[in-house]
Amino acid sequence: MTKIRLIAALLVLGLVLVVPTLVQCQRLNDQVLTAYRVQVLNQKLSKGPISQRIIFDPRTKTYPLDQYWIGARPNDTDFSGHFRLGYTKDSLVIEATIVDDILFDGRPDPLEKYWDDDCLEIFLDPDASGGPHQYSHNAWAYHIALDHTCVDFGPSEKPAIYSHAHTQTVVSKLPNGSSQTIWTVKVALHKDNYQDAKLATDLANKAVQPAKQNRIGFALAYCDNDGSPERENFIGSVPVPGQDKNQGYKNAWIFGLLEFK
Ligand SMILES: [Ca+2]
Ligand SMILES: [Ca+2]
Ligand SMILES: [Ca+2]
Ligand SMILES: [Ca+2]
Repeated sequence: MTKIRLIAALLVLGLVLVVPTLVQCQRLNDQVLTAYRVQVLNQKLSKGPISQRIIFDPRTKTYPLDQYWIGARPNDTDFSGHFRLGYTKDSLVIEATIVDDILFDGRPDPLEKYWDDDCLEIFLDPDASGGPHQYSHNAWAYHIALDHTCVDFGPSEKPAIYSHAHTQTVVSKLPNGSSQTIWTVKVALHKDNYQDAKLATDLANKAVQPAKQNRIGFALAYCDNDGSPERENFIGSVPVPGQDKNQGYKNAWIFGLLEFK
């Protein structure tokens, strides 16, 4: 091989090795959602359920859950969902309206295959850095179960419960046999230097205030199972390119962007 051919071959090899890395280092969803401030209406209710304390302005924009990450498009009886966003001084607030014909929690142990029970999944990347996060706190994939337990993988590579200092949830079911539930979740924005072994009061574990953030990485999804061994549908808020759309639990590049106003 001549010297020129050798250099050309090395250049092609270099491109093959470098291009996939470059592609993975781009944010894939540049749609920006905007959150509006939510008023805490009555301080006397500060110990009550958050659904009573936080009332959204009815004019607040809603966003659809309409990206089919796992499973074909469900019919409107099986699943439909939308959500709106707001924030208080210390937390992001999500109000998701979900229609699901059968509410299913087949595994009472909150750490056992929780993604295969009905759950709302909140993807958060408070510094909007993107990047891998399955076994780190670079970003979060909070799975909120019907019993309000919030679980994600941590650096221990085992699932852990984060309900206490990270999320407060109320799941309200409408009366008269309606299949609609309202999930109101108040979620703190914890930084990537969060340490599981330290107390919630430790400085590293202090959440950042939404008003001090410009943009955060954000997506929302619902895992719908109506009694099968595994979840039947996984419906997200952002498009995910490629064949494997189940990326959110490990790849913060697929999150959208949420801007506070
Ligand atoms: Ca369903
Ligand atoms: Ca469960
Ligand atoms: Ca991050
Ligand atoms: Ca279900």
